[in-house]
Amino acid sequence: LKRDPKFAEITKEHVTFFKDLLGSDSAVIDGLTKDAGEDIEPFNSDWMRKYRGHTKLVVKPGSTEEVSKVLKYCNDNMLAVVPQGGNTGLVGGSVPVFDEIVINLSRMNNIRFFDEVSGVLVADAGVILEVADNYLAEKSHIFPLDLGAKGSCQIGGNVATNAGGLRLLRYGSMHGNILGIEAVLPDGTIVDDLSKLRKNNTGYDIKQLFIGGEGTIGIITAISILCPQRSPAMNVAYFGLESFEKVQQAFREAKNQLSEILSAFELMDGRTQKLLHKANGKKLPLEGDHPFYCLIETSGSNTEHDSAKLEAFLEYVMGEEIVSDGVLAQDQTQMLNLWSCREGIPEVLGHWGGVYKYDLSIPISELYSLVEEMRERLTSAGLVGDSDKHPVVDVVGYGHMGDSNLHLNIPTRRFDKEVEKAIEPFVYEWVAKRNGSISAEHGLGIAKKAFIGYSRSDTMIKLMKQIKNLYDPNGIMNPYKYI
Ligand code: FAD
Ligand code: 2HG
Ligand code: ZN
Repeated sequence: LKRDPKFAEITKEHVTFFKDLLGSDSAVIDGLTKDAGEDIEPFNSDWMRKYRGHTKLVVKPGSTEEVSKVLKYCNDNMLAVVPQGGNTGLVGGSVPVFDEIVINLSRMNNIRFFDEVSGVLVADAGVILEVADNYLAEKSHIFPLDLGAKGSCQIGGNVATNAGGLRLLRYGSMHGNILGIEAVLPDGTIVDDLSKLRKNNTGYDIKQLFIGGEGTIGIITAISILCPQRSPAMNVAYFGLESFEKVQQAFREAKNQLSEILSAFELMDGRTQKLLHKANGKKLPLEGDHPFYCLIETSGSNTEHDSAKLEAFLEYVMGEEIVSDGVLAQDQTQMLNLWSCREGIPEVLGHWGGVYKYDLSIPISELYSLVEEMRERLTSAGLVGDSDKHPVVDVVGYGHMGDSNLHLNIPTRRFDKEVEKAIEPFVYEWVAKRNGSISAEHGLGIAKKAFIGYSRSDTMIKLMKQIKNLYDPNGIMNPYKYI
């Protein structure tokens, strides 16, 4: 990949323009004159420390008007940009590849509006997901998305990646919950579509292009989103199971018996739980080893009613030997502890050095076969083992069982070309053969750029390029990424 010479290089004059425009010193991190103030490197490096860019300038606009002026100036001067939220994305989309200017949204963090009757929340893109959810909790509502990075990701970033997360099976995707968007196009045009309406069939639904667009056509500055009532009765259970066949049976039974109160059904293989224990000494909730574990959460409006349902469910799955062992959280602390066995996995897998991550939609009956095949493949190539001689620590799988979304993770002692070659494109071919998706919820960014053809036809890719060219004719928005 080469830097595109059509883009201008940053000069002192550009930096001066941004400093004059944005005023406060902390709104511009200037790595050009080394008058940086704040360290610029964290903005150049992604969460996995796999991708590193070379920006010399980070700007943090404080309002939609400022975003508009920044983008217009960049567009007029052919300066390439990368929109950046909490920088927790897992496909290298939020960091520059070369010297693109980082436009960081963290200063745009106001909640603008909330209506307790309709549940509509309007907020700036830079609001941290957990902050939005805590605000809603005080008003007995919940943000319809939850994920392990909630403490640092931003709601604008969540929308830009169309993040799925832990409760999609209950609350649905961003495409369904987002009611409106305010965004800025590269030429500075403010797209004011912050509708609060649930229903609005008046032509093309243009906001959908920004949802999952990964910052390639404009910058989202605010969102309007429908937030459900927070359930007063929540329960969490954690099970050990002997086979993936039993995991599927348990899922069917959960849907059947817990139906409307089921709010999460997550899968973790035994290896992820062992690595959790090995890496941070975490005491696991169940004694003994099981090849699979599931976490079930229920959220309902009536404690007695929910408990009765859950107890009947537990009795049934234990009695039928679908589940070998299980534990039910007795209080809030135990609930968080059980959730940490699932949410803590991505962080722990980075413990050995690097991780190859694959976020895949696969027909549910074959969801785990890929992990087994990949483990066999890398083991027989002599790549997996306990000693430093072996680059691969293990091949593990976990994910959102309720959405048929597998996270195949391959923790390694170092990023290694030989390992990468043994995995790719095999993994994508395997998924394409089953009409799955090579990116279920993380997006394409730079990591999956070369592989879009495994999930999208030439016609679809051509239509995407036409949209890109229409919104961003100069190509300054997040260049070198998937489109
Ligand atoms: P960033 O990482 O900053 O950016 C992501 C992409 O969006 C980039 O392409 C960027 O250019 C673009 N972007 C950011 N903000 C804007 C904006 N305002 N306007 C336009 N474009 C923008 N994802 C899931 O789907 N489900 C999960 O369960 C999940 N769990 C995770 C757990 C952990 C521990 C981590 C580290 C990540 C997880 N993710 C998950 C990945 C997920 O994509 C991000 O956590 C989150 O959605 C990204 O938000 P962010 O603010 O950090 O965006
Ligand atoms: C999760 O579900 C995230 O925990 C991260 O989507 C998955 O790191 C991963 O592969
Ligand atoms: Zn996930």
